[in-house]
Amino acid sequence: MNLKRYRVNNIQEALQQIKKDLGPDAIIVSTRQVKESKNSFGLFGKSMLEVTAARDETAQRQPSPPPVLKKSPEVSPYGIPETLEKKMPSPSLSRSNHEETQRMLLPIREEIQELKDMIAGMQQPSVESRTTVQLQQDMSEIRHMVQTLAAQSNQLRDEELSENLVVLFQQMVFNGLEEKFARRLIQEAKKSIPLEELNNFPYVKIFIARMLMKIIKTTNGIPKEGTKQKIFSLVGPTGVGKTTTAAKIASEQVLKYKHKVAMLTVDTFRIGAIEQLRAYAKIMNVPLEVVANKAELNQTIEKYSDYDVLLIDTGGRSQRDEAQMFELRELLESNHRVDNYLVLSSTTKDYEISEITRKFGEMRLDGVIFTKLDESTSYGCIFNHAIRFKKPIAFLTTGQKVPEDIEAATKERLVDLLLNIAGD
Ligand SMILES: Nc1nc2c(ncn2[C@@H]2O[C@H](COP(=O)(O)OP(=O)(O)OP(=O)(O)O)[C@@H](O)[C@H]2O)c(=O)[nH]1
Ligand SMILES: [Mg+2]
Repeated sequence: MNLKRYRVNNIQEALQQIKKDLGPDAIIVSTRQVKESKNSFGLFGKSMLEVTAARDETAQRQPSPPPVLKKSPEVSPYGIPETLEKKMPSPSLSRSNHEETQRMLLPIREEIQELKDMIAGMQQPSVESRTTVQLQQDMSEIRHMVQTLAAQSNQLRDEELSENLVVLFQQMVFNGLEEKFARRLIQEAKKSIPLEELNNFPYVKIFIARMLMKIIKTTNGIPKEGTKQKIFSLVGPTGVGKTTTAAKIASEQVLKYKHKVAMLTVDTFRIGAIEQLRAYAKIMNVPLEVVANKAELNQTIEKYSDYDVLLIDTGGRSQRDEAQMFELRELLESNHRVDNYLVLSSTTKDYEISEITRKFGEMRLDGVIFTKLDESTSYGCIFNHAIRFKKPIAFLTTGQKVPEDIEAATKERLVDLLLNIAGD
């Protein structure tokens, strides 16, 4: 895999360089505006475009030395491309000892994270949690994606799509957006963008961002409308972060909005589950009730009728376990006072996210929460979900820390995750 990063004045400049350096099969995996660092007068330099391109060279692969990060000189005021070149290590990882493997893998880990545009300002991903096998799998997936994307892009060029649209197609698909959706978007954009603007990259990018913002729905946290009591349940597969997210939401409601909050849990079958929530409830000084069935749930809701927010945590359930799913539906579905939020981890595979949603979707779902954005390297799955299921996104979570690692989902933030609009 050959990866290069360029700092240029405009996309045309980058495309020329990329073609020369990497050939016609290179694809663009990210574009973003960056501010040049202070110049010698102590003023901020102009805004430039940072473009990262990739090309799979599997066919010509040779053993390569450990990766070297070439520090490039300051970018000249004339916008001469700064190239950041990193070579991936050779695939003979199994022969290396563990430490050597870890050392060799570090730049790949960083590259994968960087490549897919980790969210600025977010805490460091938990690098340690990724195993060597996972990383090798990631790399081979990326290789495959780069090859496929190169072929698809050539096909799009044959359909006379402007290069700017092809570049954005590549960026979106590389970031996990389903190819069919990305294709539809750029074809729609082609029809709607005035001819004279098609060569204006920032214009085309913002145009597509706006289209995406129209497609997705967000509630921006707990919906503000109405003054009535809000009752939420968090449902979803095991280990996605339901309990942690419930604690984060509760604590924001208490600390920021000074709301009266009570927590409920129906997680009665996992050892330690209640203790986990009890610990959070104690810190926040909110009541915690354990309920075992529908009758108890309704009684408890009555008991806290003068509270602003009731949060119901549920035990993780496998979407394939029909009995568990039935039980959950029985408990929550008929209760129209309760809004059910499906919690999904952004690290879960796209097809699995769909399977989970279809199964949990047999009960009424009022919205979704995507967790573990800090551990994910591609955010297209969030858009695929929004397009397929049309469910509003309420929150995004970005780490293990309670209460800080949560944010209300906004369209701007979501589109930025996919397209890097905000820049640096
Ligand atoms: N990196 C990261 N970890 C998270 C995030 N949210 C939760 N976790 C971690 O994920 C693990 C599981 O979290 P829980 O809140 O217990 O998940 P759960 O869905 O309640 O799990 P079950 O009740 O067993 O189904 C814990 O180690 C959390 O700290 C997040 O946004 N990012
Ligand atoms: Mg839990």
